[in-house]
This record gives sequence, structure tokens and C-alpha cells, in this order.
Amino acid sequence: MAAVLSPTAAEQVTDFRSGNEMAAISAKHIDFHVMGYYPITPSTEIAENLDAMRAEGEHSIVMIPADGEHGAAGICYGASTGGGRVFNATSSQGLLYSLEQLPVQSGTRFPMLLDVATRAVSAPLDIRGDHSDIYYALNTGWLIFLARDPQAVYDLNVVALRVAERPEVQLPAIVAFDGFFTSHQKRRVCYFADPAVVRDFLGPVPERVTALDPRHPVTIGPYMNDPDLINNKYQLTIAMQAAGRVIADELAAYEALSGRHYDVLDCYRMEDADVALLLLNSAAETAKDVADRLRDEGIRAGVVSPNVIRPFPADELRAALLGVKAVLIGERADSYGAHGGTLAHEVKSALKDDPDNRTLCLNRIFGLGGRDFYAEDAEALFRVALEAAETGHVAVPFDYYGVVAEVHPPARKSLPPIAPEETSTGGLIKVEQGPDGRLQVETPPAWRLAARPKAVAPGHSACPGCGVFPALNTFFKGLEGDVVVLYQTGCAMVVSTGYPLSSHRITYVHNLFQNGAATLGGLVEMFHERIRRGELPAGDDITFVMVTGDGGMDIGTGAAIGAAIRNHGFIVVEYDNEGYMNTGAQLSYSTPFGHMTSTSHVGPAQAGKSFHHKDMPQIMAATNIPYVFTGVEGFPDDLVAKAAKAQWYSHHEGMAYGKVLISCPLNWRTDDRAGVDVVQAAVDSCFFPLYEIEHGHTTITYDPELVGRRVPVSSWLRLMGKTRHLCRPENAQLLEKIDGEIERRWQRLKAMHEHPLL
Ligand SMILES: Cc1ncc(C[n+]2csc(CCOP(=O)(O)OP(=O)(O)O)c2C)c(N)n1
Ligand code: SF4
Ligand SMILES: [Mg+2]
Repeated sequence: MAAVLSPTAAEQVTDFRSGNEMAAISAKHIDFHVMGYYPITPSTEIAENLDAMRAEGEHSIVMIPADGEHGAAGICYGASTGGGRVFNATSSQGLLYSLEQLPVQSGTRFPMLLDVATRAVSAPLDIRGDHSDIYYALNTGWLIFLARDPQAVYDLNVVALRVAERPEVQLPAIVAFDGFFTSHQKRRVCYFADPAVVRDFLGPVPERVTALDPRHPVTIGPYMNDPDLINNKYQLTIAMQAAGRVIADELAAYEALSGRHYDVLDCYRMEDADVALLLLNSAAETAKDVADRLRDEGIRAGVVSPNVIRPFPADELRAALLGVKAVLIGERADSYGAHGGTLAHEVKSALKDDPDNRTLCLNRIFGLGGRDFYAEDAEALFRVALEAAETGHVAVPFDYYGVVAEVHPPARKSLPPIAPEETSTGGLIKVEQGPDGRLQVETPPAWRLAARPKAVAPGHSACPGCGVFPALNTFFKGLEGDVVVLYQTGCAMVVSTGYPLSSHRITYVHNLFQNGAATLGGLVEMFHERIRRGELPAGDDITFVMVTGDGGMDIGTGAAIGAAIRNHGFIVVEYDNEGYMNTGAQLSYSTPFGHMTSTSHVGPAQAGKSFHHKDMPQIMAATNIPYVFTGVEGFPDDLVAKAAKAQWYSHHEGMAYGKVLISCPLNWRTDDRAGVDVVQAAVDSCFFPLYEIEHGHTTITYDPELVGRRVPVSSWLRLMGKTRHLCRPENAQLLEKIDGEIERRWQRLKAMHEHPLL
């Protein structure tokens, strides 16, 4: 890192950083009051980086890990009504999950900043970058800036906030940059050596309506019917127009400070261009090199790329394209059935307003799902535009580029589906209802169940030592007959399916982890209704199982509780690895107090997660479903018996829910072979008691105190890299706090075990 002084600008540091890093650095420099966030690739690193900086004491932004993006948007909205500066970052499904809140923010005119590292929208699930997410935000009343590289992420974050806070604008702003291409690739960048430069540029937060001034009460968001609502929206449109007038000035003011020039519309060699490509963000940079090459051949090629799309730079586009014979608008998102992408329609409509414009417009959808866009691709698109320019005719106005209509994946060797005779073992496990309504289960010796096939075939890509499939396969040994599974998004899903392959030998459905329980509820009810109508054989029975991570029971709590209250007949198995592991080990609400994750760092100013873990079994028990249990792989007889009970209840009475603690050597920072011992210590320290709740009766199924195996909490915590700091003398108070909470929950459980009414 070298400090440099640009001739025009404040002192800056030259560095080598990614877009996500620059987003975090700009947020630190802006010194937001509050950040509400929820992790989603590829934007997650922004919160992670900020949390790491916070742990080092580099800033004091209040960082609130939400229960989902909808919650994050709510946190941001609430915080912004309090008068301070607010920040959020998201991508893809996260943006869509918060979409409903975006017009609330803009409709009440509270500025804030949202960084979007763009990513394809599911389904199918794809974590790489296209623009299908950001297109959904076009009609929400937010300003939308586009940052083509990491430098622009830093710069436009500052400019966007300044525009957003202008008194005549007062709108929230998005800065969108390409997922992975910009969010993760490092580039040479500059930022101000002294963050005060950014703060001075922004100035104090402008005075506006606040919910935190009781002497001046205000009503924020009153009910409003016609004739007023249309006026509210008209004012929003006027604010957008005002933004359109001031953005260029703000960019110029920022140039005076930073020495970096941005136009509303980035035009490259457009002065005399005959043909042009119009592209958003990083693809435009690739096309610029190709324009240079084509010019060497005598083809007058140029590239146009907006730095702002809300407000849409219609005037600037008309000016830029006036003399252009043909422009090809390339888009990383389609507007299905609209005969063209949204951008193409907006460009055409802008040109239509100019009677002198004769530019031919072509539209190609490319790069969906993050498909790379190489120089050859840019050249191919230029050639399409060139043909139109030369012939004066557009042969195919709208098409996809780089696709095939039908895909035939090569046949591969794979394990056959599980045959009925392999799982119907004729009552190996005996389940009977006792006189008190509770179930009695007789399990055979483990070796007899070993013959049952694994529902998840080997060959998946879980990390070495991962506890998820050993635990799930043990659980599935307790189920007789046909099983259909629904996996919510998480490690188990990610590592066991990857088109065109699947490790599942039984029918598998995926839905995103905020809504799996509702989805499976729908499937279960369809099953019963089709049997009732005689469309499926009457004797058929299927056990339905939803597999979810602990994170899925954060964002998906609402759906799970809804399904539980409706009491659909299926089993929920939550494998708890104490964090959002497939996305890089962020904290979940099940992460225990003090544990280190990528959003609860340990440093001089922070000691891991700051609140206690959620007690999901007790939450589910409060819905009064017939059966709740906890289990671990290390107690296979116990887990198999609980699986058999869960199956019986799901067939006869309704929902069963179980939480299974599994080891995650990668993110717990343990040896690959240590999993069973670490989980055993979690059980023996009473952090993770083994018990069940049947019709409201709690039974502890393994009491370490009774068998003389109870160990102190520190014996468990010292086994993991993520918790070793808690065993240091200077953290004795934290350890005491953890100990106290575990003991309180354990004593409560024992009281429930002993008293039938608790
Ligand atoms: C609406 C939405 N928000 C965020 C994500 C990103 N995401 C996918 S899985 C996941 C974490 C899952 O955690 P958990 O359920 O505990 O499963 P694990 O990865 O630990 O196995 C996150 C944050 C997403 N796909 N969709
Ligand atoms: S990150 Fe953890 S839970 Fe996920 S596959 Fe690896 S070890 Fe298993
Ligand atoms: Mg998890």
C-alpha cells in the first residue's frame, strides 16, 4: 500500500482490492450508524469484512444480523426513520426477498444505501452473476447506480449517498456491481487516506423527519387512499427527475475531490461510432478492448454503458446514439415474453422520442447465470450490429446469444433408485402406542439395520469429516418404506446435487430455505388429496421429510411454524452445524454465544457472537406438534428410535421436528476425525441435551449426570478452534456467562422431564 497525492485531490492510498472490500471500506469511511444485513453470496463478504474491521475497533457501525433479508430490510427501514445513515448489502434471492420493503423505503422517502452484488435469480439455483436480480428493483423508486469495477464501488457508494440525501431527492439508493466479476476480483484501487475526507464531503446527515423526536411527533406511513396516493407517487417521480438533474453535478464535485471522472453515461469511442454495443457493468469493459481492435480494421465501433439506470439517462443516450447506425443492447437478464430485455425497451423508447434518430436497435440476452463474456463474444455481438448497420435492416431484433435450445447431458453411471424391498424390512423396527398415548419403539441391533441402503449415495462433495450425511443416513435408517425429501438450501443440498448429477436415490425437491416447510406442506396435502380422488393407489404411503440446516430454521422459521401450526404430516430434520456453513461460516441464531464466525469475529473490540443460541426444539414444541426430538449420530440407537417415532407421528398425527447436532470440521476448526468427540462433549456438557417431547411430555433420553459423564463446558469449547479464545483467562467472565445459560436451560429441561405438566 502506498500513499499517493493526486494533483487535484485529497491524499489517497493505492491498494489492491475487490469490489466487496471496497464496499466495506467505503461503508467504514462513510461511518454509517446502522447496517442490517443477511448473508448471501456474492455480497456476504461486505458484512464479513465490516465485522472483521469492527472486531479490530476500526469503526462502530451497529451491525445487526437479521433473520432474513426481509428482516434486514425492515431493520434498515426502521433505522432510517431514526435519522441516521443506514447501509445494507445483498444479492439475488436476498434482493427479491426484501423487494416488498423497497417501495416502503422509497414511498416514505427515507434515504439509505444498499449495495447489490448482482447474481442470477433462482430457480435453478445459481450463485454466479447476472442482472436478473437488479432488474426486479427497477420499479421500486430507488436510485440505481452501476459500478463497473471495484474503484467505482467505492466512489459511487459515496456519490450515491450524497445524491440520495439531497433535499430535493430524498430517495434510497442502490449501487449494483457484478457478482464475482467485480465483487471478488481484485484490482488496483485508490481510497482516501483519511476517512474524514468522505465524511466532510457528505457533511452531517441532513435534517429530515425523524421518529426519534418525541417533542415533534410525526405519523410515518399513514394509510392513504385515492386521491392522495397518486400524488405521493408523482412526488417520487419528481424526486427521480431532480436526481437526474443533480447527479452530474455530484459526480463533478466528487471528481474535484478524488480526481476520478464519472459520467452518467460512460461513452467509449462513441464520438463517430457507426456501430455500438450497449452493455451494463463489467461486460462493457471487455467490449472496449474489442472496439479498439475493430477500429484497427477500420470499423468505427464504440461502447455505451450507463453508470446510472434510475433515473434512466434517456437524454444522454439520445445524444450518444444520434449518429450511430446500429446499436446492439446486450443484457444479462430477460423480461420473459416481452420480446426483449427491459433495457432494450427503455433504450428504444428513449430513441423514439427523438424524431431525428435513425439508429437500428438489436437486443441479445447473454451471460445468464454468470456465464463468462469474452472478447470473442463482444466481437460476435459487434458483428451482428455491423451487419444491420451495413444492410440497413435488422434481421432478428431479439434473441439469446450463446445458447442451445435442447440440452442432453451425457449418460453417466449412477446408483439405481432405492427399490421398495430394500426399505420395507417387514417390521424390523417395532413402534407401538402405549396406554398413555406415547410410543414404544423396539430397534434391532445396529448390524441388522446396516443392510438398509443409504438414501444419500456416496460421492457427494461434503468436506472430509463432515457430520451431515453420517447423521442423516443414521436417521433415515429408522424410516420404513418410501420417502420423499425436500432439502432447503444449505450444505447438504449444495454438496449432493449439481446438475446433471444427484446423490439422492429417492425423490428429492429443493426450495429456498425461507419456504421449504410451506412447499412440503403443499406436496403432502396434494398426496393425500390425489389418493382421496383415486388418482394415486389407495394403499400407497410416503414419508415426507424436510432436511434443513440451522440457518434454514432462521429465515424459514415463519414457514416452519406455519406448517407446524397447520400440523401437516411430515418430518422436519434440522442438522445443526452452528452456522451458515455453505456460504462461508456466518453466524446463525443457533451459533452459541461467544463462538467465532465470519460475522462474529474475535478481536480487541469483539469476542465472537454477542447473543445466546436459539432453542429451536422448544420453539417448535410451543406449536404443540405431537413430536419433537434432539439427536446425534454418536447415539445411533437413540436417533433411529426417534426417527421411527417421527415417522409414525407424521403418518398418524401430524408434524414431527428434530434437531440433530452435526460436526463441521471446516468451520469449527477441528481435526477432520474429531467430529464425534466434539459432538459427544457438546452432549456431555449439557449444551446439547438429548431428549424428546411427545404430546407435551418431556423425556431426557440420555442424562450425562446419571452415568457420571457430565463434563464442564470448557471441556467442549477447548476442542474447537472457533471457541478456544473462550477458554483464555481474560475471557473467564464470558465462560461463566455461557456456563450459566447452559445450566439454566438444563435445569429447566430436567424439571420438565420430572414434571408431566411442564
Ligand atoms: C433469500 C436467501 N438468502 C440468503 C441465501 C444464501 N444462503 C443460502 S444457504 C445459506 C445458509 C444456510 O445455512 P444453514 O441452513 O445452516 O445450512 P448450512 O450451509 O450450514 O448447511 C444462506 C445464507 C439464499 N440462498 N437465499
Ligand atoms: S462446510 Fe461444514 S457442514 Fe458444510 S460440507 Fe463442509 S464440513 Fe460439512
Ligand atoms: Mg448451518
